[in-house]
Parts: sequence; structure tokens; C-alpha cells
Amino acid sequence: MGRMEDAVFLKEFVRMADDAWHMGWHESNGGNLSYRIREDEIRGVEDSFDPGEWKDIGTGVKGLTGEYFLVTGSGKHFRNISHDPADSLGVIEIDETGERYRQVWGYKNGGRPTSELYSHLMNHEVRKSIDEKCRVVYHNHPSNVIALSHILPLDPVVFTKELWGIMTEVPIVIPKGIGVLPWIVPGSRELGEATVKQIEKYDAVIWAYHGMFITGRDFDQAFGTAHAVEKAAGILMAQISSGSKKLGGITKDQFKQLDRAYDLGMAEEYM
Ligand code: 2HA
Ligand code: ZN
Repeated sequence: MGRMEDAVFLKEFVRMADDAWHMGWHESNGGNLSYRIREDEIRGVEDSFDPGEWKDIGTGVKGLTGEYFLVTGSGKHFRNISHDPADSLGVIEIDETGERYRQVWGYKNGGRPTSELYSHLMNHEVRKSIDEKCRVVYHNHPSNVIALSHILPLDPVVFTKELWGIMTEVPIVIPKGIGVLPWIVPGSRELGEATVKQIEKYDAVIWAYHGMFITGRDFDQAFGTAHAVEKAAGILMAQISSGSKKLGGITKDQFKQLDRAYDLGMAEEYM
């Protein structure tokens, strides 16, 4: 049986966290990341688990009973994750009622899962029910997305249209579009519940004046979505800041060609 420290999923998690730190998306203790661990991966590392006390989650996640998650710790800095994963990260197990969790690995110098645990678990639950392969939930604070949330109306149709239209790769990465929520208290149940409603429809949601919330099947998909949306937001900010109107842009007919060529299932309302 292997050690947690050697597990491939831990290494992939740490690599994504480190890359995200270097992208500038995680000032101070900003952002959080969680991964729903596969059964075969758990079997490979469970010998190194040391279960703690059961604690209330504060919400019921019946769809996640018996699941294990690798989760960033509350107050931990992304900058430190690769330096000492067992300090910044923990593995939690969800009990058979879906109402309690216990820590089984990590947070070695004390700590607990991210302040956004509600949002992570509630969104894992809904995502898993839609697509069993979806395992990653990620929240970050990217500058250009936050800047745009001060400039554009907080409407998924406006954000999707603008982001799709500024860079061809965007509709390929987020063919369902992007959700947008008004400002809501970070870490609150209200924010988790509002995000769940949007995550039923979109793979990514913008939290106004705060950041982005993303789900993906794996680390590549979650990181890739964050990267593509933030890059597009940067190009859009540059175009808006230039004071020049868009002279051309992708036409509706071209969007339809793209949709057919890549079989994306793009909704026409955003073209
Ligand atoms: O500091 O990003 O949303 C963690 C957060 C809360
Ligand atoms: Zn945040």
C-alpha cells in the first residue's frame, strides 16, 4: 500500500495549485480546490489514514455519502501547498447520512477544510448527479474576471456573449456559457445554494467582485477553463480600456460554423 505523499492524484492536485499560484490567482489565502477521490485511488492510500472526530457539515449532501475528498485547508495559502502538502491539504470522508465529515489525512499542524466547504460539497453533489466523471471543484480570484464584474451587467447572457466573442477558443472551452452571481457573503450557505442553481446549467460561474467558481472532470479541464476565461477577460479588458470599439468580431454565422465543426451544442442565445 502506498503513502499519500506518493499518490498520483495528490501530485496532480499540487501541480494545479502551484500553477494557479504562479498565475496570480491566489493572493494571501484566497481560493480553494477540492477533488473527489476515486475508489481505486482511496484503496491505494487508506493505510496512511488516521481518522478524526465526525463533524457536522451544516448541510446535507446525500449524493456524496461515503465519498472522500482532497481539500485545501481554511486559511491556507496556495503559495505554500507544494512546499508542504500535508500542512495545507486534508482528506475528508463523508458519513453514511451525508451530514457529517471527518478528517482522515493532512492538516498536520491543525486546521480544517476550506471556508467554502458548503459550496464545494453542494456543487460536487449536483455535478456528480449530472456527470459521474466530474471530480474537481475550484475557486479562484483572477484579476480580469473580477474587473469585468465591475464593468458589465451581472447577466450570464452578457458575459457569455462578450467572452465567446472576444476569443475563438472560449466557446470551445465553455460551450454551455458562463453563469454570473451578484455579490454574496463568501463561505455562506446562500452562496453555495445560489452557485448550485447555476452549476446545473454552466461549468463555470462568476461571483461578482470576488472571483470564479469552476467544475471539471479533472485538473486539466478545471485549470483550462479558468485559464481560458481569465485570458479572454484580459483581452476584453484591453479592448474596453483602449477606448476603441470592436471593428469586426465573430459573426453569428461563424459561431454556427464553429458549433458544427466541433459539435459543441452552443446555445444560440449567446451568439
Ligand atoms: O479565502 O477565497 O471565498 C478563501 C476564499 C473565500
Ligand atoms: Zn474567494
